[in-house]
Amino acid sequence: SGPSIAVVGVTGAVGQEFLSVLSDRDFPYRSLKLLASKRSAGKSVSFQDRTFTVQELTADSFDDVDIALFSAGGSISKQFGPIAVDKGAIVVDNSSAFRMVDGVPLVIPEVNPEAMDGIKAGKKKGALIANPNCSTIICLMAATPLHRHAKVTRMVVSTYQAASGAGAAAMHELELQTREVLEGKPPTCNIFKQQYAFNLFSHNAPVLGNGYNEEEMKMVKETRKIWNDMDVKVTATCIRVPVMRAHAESVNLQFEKPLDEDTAREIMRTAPGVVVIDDRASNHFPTPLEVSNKDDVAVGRIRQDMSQEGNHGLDIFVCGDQVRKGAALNAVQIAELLL
Ligand code: 11C
Repeated sequence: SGPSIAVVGVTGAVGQEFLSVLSDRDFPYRSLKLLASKRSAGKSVSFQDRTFTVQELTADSFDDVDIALFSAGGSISKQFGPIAVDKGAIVVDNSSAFRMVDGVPLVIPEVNPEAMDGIKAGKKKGALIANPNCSTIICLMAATPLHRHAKVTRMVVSTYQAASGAGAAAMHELELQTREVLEGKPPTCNIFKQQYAFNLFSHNAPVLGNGYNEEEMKMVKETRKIWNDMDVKVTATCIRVPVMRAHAESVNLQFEKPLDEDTAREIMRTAPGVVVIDDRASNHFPTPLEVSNKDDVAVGRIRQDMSQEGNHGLDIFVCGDQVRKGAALNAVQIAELLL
């Protein structure tokens, strides 16, 4: 029993994580279709003690599919997402293709589940739901409980983003380069055009006319849509660091109402999907390694921003698994809301 599921892009880093999360959460399903490009078709994938054969993604792939989890890049989503919707599927799309389209809910289940109310009411069969960018999800998991309490008016974010955000090939390149540099060899630069191991650089997304890169603008625009607050001021600097699969973010918040750090810490402690790691005595705060393969986003360094008067500002440091809560877990939680 349960819906019939399709996973699009199953051989990618997020595609593989979809399977782990579906299994870990015992997601009920009637049938499961694993889809990928022609190149990967025919490969065997084991899932819950069964072996599945990867099928080529075509326009006919979505007959009798209830929920399609997409993570195969924006152009595949643009091409096949609408086809799946026409066939009556609900598409949960991990790409940026439809996030800012009016009428497409952009959802973090702990933050704005109400954005899916229209779809849950089932007025039409097929529909698109967008999964936000990983940096936005991880930031808003921590910032939203505080926003609900004291209303964020301005947010300044600096990210430290892992290789996984650029896919499985980038993760492989980081590992390979690390080995090459240690052996005194020139590093192989296929995914990124510069040395990644033992280095960091501005996020690889294209830089726009205003000087921000696309990753930074996603944080600005997606936050406004998710919070349904077109006035919130957001600015971001996104950096790629040589970490395998979890993003870290330094977030400075300005509030309309005063919020002291002890209250903020208590709000975080009870927020779903958030753990507080904030031990000043032993200098123990969130790290990417500590949250890797975990569902929860970790928050620490919770402190009053001394540059703002009257407890109107806080600084926090957030870490979250990019592949899991930043992508696959969030999408599967969206699918759970549809059950
Ligand atoms: C990164 N956030 O960490 C990016 C990757 O819009 O879904 C995902 C891009 C997106 O590099």
